[in-house]
Amino acid sequence: MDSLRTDLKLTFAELGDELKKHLSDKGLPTEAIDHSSQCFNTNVSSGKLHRGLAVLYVGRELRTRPLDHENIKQLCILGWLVEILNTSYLIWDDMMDGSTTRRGQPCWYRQPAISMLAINDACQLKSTVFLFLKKYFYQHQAYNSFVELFLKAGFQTELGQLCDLVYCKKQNIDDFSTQKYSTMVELKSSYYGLYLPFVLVLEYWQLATPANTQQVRSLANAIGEYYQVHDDFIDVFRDPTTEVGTDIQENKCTWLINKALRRGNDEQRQKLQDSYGSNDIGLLKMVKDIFLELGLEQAYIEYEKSEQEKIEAMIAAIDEGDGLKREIFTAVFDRYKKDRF
Ligand code: DMA
Ligand code: MG
Ligand code: MG
Ligand code: MG
Repeated sequence: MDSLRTDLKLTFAELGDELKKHLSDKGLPTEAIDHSSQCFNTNVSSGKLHRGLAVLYVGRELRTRPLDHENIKQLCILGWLVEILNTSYLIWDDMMDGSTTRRGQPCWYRQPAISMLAINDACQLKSTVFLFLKKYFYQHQAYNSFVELFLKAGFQTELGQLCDLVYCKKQNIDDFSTQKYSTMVELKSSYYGLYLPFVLVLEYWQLATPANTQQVRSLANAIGEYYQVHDDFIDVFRDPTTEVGTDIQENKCTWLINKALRRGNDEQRQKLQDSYGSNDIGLLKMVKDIFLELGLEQAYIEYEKSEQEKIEAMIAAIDEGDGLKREIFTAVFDRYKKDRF
């Protein structure tokens, strides 16, 4: 899949130029155009591009006829649109989570020259998705489906973020549950991050059916949760010199706290209740110590192993009869598996 990265990167410059041209045709002042370009260039392509690469890779594998240059370009653009959507939600997410760094750099809103302008930047990025959809796909048979999918992906993500933010307001962490966790993760991560890339491709090649999108949905939810659990794990257990997590301080309903509440005895649960969700360094350490005492590092390794087996069994059970290939799920899941620490 990595060779596809070059194709993807080549299209990025064109999108950046197109955005500039659009703003300049609208008569915007140079400083506004420059700011918009800087936001686009700095934030959209700096990640691992899992989602964009998935669109291009799955699009190539599911082709219904030999790929021409136009197909490759269109699949790259669809991939970037998923990355642009992702970027807008990450910018908002960092502000809402009080994060300081992302991808080893200060979060966009933390840059002194940006600050609250980041809110508008993220709004504008999301609107850019629809601008580009119209520009590049207006004539495509799936145009309406693309628009609907991106609109729905945005809304699902917002509902997931709503759950995330409402849960963390709870004073009593006993209100957390793994069921609430799964609902939240399906909405905030799996839909736009996994379901959207696969279904965009099915729509692109006019292959989408209720049956195959349902199969994609189940796999997307399973891989999405696997990924979010990893994200929760590294929020606490990654090397703090690379990135600092905020989940404990922000009282987040994560896989770790759910596991700890299930494993802990009354005393440990009480200590967690008293310390979770605080900015105090001593209390933060107390929570981490209880997580270690409860063997959550080992529990995560076990979770990862059993979940991998479960997902691989789901992939093996995929019905290839209606336009899907097992290989596309294996390859995408492999990328997520390798993305370790
Ligand atoms: C992120 O969940 C979800 C979205 C929709 C951006 P998170 O806050 O755990 O993500 P991260 O750890 O990347 O901030
Ligand atoms: Mg966050
Ligand atoms: Mg968040
Ligand atoms: Mg996180």
